[in-house]
Amino acid sequence: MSLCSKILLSRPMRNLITLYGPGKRIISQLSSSSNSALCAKLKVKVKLNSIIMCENGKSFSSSSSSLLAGTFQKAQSSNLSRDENLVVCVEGNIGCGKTTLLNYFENAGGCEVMAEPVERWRNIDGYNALELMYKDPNRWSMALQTYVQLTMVQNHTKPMTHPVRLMERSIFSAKYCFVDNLFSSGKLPELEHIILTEWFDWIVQTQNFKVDLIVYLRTDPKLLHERIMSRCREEEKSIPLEYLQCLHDLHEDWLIHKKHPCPDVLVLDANKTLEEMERVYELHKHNICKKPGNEMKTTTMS
Ligand code: TTP
Ligand code: MG
Repeated sequence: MSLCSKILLSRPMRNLITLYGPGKRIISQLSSSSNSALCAKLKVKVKLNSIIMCENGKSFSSSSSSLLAGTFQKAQSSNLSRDENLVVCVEGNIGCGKTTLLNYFENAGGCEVMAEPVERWRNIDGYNALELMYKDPNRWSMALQTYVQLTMVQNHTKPMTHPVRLMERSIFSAKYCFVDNLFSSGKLPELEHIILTEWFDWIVQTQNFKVDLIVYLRTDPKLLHERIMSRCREEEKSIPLEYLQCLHDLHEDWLIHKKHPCPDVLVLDANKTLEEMERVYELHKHNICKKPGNEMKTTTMS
């Protein structure tokens, strides 16, 4: 529903009709001629309470009409409007338990769970970009982070299937924590950082990703180091504690000190055993799966 819920229709130049989605992203450009059926569709869409601007609604070609009709039917067939949906991103350092939280709520049912595309980073047409980055960060950070950014955009823009989506990480932590850390630690050259930042800024400005709440699993880097060493994800065996400390500080800068834009944050102490965490999830089920009120900016729970 994400593409269809806010459609701006305008005619910026000559006989071209430009269809915009959220964030004024151009969905399609069509040439115009007369077609009243399309206008009828537009009226239906207005009744659905979506935003439609039609500067030249009386003139469309019939081929344009069938394309648009499909789009509008898709919008009509869903009961979910973009603003009624809830998107929750689960954030926190490597190994803090993001996937475990997602699995818990997936099994509990009722919400859509979107795991991080880490398997794609480990196999890009046979190349393991994650492994390459850990082995030679100066050479491969740019490649990995470009691909991470792409896969994050793909996840953010997937149409929602349930009223609540729980998503592991986001394009924001990939940039504010990983990309910026690679740069400040001298592994990503300045030019590559500038290029990744320009891409990121452009994507965020034009795509208007919806994130309502961040659940921050706050964990001591020393504990994480032990967990990572014992879970034995092959590529991560050589991660030093200092790397986790830097990533921790950047998560804190973003989610606690608000150095970058962020929505409401629910901070959970994740220095706990699996069983204890399950109790915490159960306790906060309603905070995580329900739209937070305006008053909730940063809430820290033990
Ligand atoms: P995480 O995104 O932290 O996921 P995880 O599965 O390790 O965490 P959890 O146990 O909480 O579920 O990291 C996945 C791997 O990808 C990790 O080795 C760090 C790496 N990574 C990057 O190198 N760059 C990035 O931008 C991101 C998001 C991850
Ligand atoms: Mg995970």
